[in-house]
Parts: sequence; structure tokens; C-alpha cells
Amino acid sequence: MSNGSYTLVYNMLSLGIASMLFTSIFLFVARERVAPRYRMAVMVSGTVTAIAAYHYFRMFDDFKHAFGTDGMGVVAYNVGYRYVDWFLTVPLLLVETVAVLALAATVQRSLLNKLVPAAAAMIALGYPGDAQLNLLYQGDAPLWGLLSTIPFLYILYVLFVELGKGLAGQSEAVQRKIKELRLLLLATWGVYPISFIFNMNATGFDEGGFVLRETGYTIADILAKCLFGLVIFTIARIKSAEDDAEFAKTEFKK
Ligand SMILES: *C/C=C(C)/C=C/C=C(C)/C=C/C1=C(C)CCCC1(C)C
Repeated sequence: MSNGSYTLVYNMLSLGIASMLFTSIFLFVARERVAPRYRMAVMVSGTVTAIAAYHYFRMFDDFKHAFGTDGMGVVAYNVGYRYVDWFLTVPLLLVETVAVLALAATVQRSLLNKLVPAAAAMIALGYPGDAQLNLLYQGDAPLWGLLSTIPFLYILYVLFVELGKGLAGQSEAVQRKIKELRLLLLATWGVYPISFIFNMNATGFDEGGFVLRETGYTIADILAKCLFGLVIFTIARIKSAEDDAEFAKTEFKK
């Protein structure tokens, strides 16, 4: 791998570690700054970034072993760390999104019963393609990408159509934030299938495709987990202040 490519991916993974680690610390420490009923959403956000921080350490190590001068190709870079990470964090991201709305328990359960299995299917179907396992035939990655897109579109449908019904009871300010949150989700989750395509037709190792994929996944991860978690935290604070005048007075000095 060229020096430039190596440095770029090295720095991206390093940025991933820093973002995930310090967002986790912030969210855990700041959880007291929201009312108790919204703390679960903030804790789940912090758990997502903590799980991702761990996997970024793993990927960083793995990358150095695969391409650095200390390992020099002894092991092949394993994209599996990302998929294990997503398999855990993507359902949790959907849990935090639904949790922060504090909807009726039955509505919440019905949404999650649709979103969580779809998220698991999306990740599980993407892996054989991204890892170039060629399970069905040589060069079958586009097929896995296509299969994975079906649950992906279903998740977007649930979030934009079904969740929309749950928004009716929320205040103006919260509705605006939730819409922002959904747009952030759409804009960042949309980066993953595009990054997948960059490396999809690689036969053997394709440096350009690899660098674009890793850079795309890392930037998307930072926005979809850290920034997203901070927006969840903001929504939790707005809702806490709306629910409780005492909280509003001490936290917002209004
Ligand atoms: C924190 C990690 C997140 C939010 C990961 C999200 C991942 C996706 C939305 C992945 C989607 C994919 C497709 C829609 C098709 C190609 C294969 C995937 C798995 C990259």
C-alpha cells in the first residue's frame, strides 16, 4: 500500500477511536443532565459509541498488522470487525431513537419489532459481499449488496412513514429536532451502501477501493454514532425541560 493511502486510513481509524471514546465519556458523564425517563436513551447512545470505540481499536491494530511495517501482510485486513460492530450498534441506534421519544410502550414495542430484525438482516446480508466470501458464485458481492438494500429500505420506510405517526403528540420544538435526526440518519446511513460499492468489484486487493471504503465507513460512523448521539442528548434535554419546569429553571435558566 502506498504511503499516502496508509497514512490516510491510519489517521481515519485514529480519528474514529478519538471520536467514539470521548463521545462515550461525555454521554456517560452528562446523563444526569436529562430527566430520568430519558436517561436510558442517553445511556444507549453512550453504549453504542463505547462498543464502536472498542472495535476501532481492533481495526486499528488489524490495519497495522495487515499493512504496516511491523506486520507486513502477515494477516489480511478483516472487515468482520466492522460488521460485528454494526450488528450490535445499528439495532441499538434504532433503540435510542425510539426511546428518546418516550412513546407509549405498545407503540415503542411495535416499532422496534420491525426495526431491530430488519437492521440485523441488513448487516448479516451485507457481510458476505463486503468480505468477498463468494458464497454463491465468484464475484457475488453486488447480489449481497442488493439483498441488504431490501431491509435498508424497509427501515427507512418505518422511520419516515410509521414513526411519523408517533410524532403527532410531540411539541413543535421536538418535532423539528426529530426531523433533523431522521435527515441526519438518512444522509449518514446512505454513505454505507455507496462506500460498499467502491470496493464491491475488487478481485484480490484493490487499494483505491479499499481506501475509499474505509474512509467512507469511518466518516459515516462518526456522524451516525457520535453526532447522532449528541442530537439524541439534545432532544432528551428539550423534552426534559418541557416535562418539568424545575428542570427547565435549573438547566436552562429561563
Ligand atoms: C454505526 C453504524 C451504522 C449506522 C451502520 C450502518 C450500515 C448500513 C446502513 C449498511 C448498509 C448496507 C447496504 C444498504 C447495502 C450494502 C451493504 C451494507 C451493509 C453496507
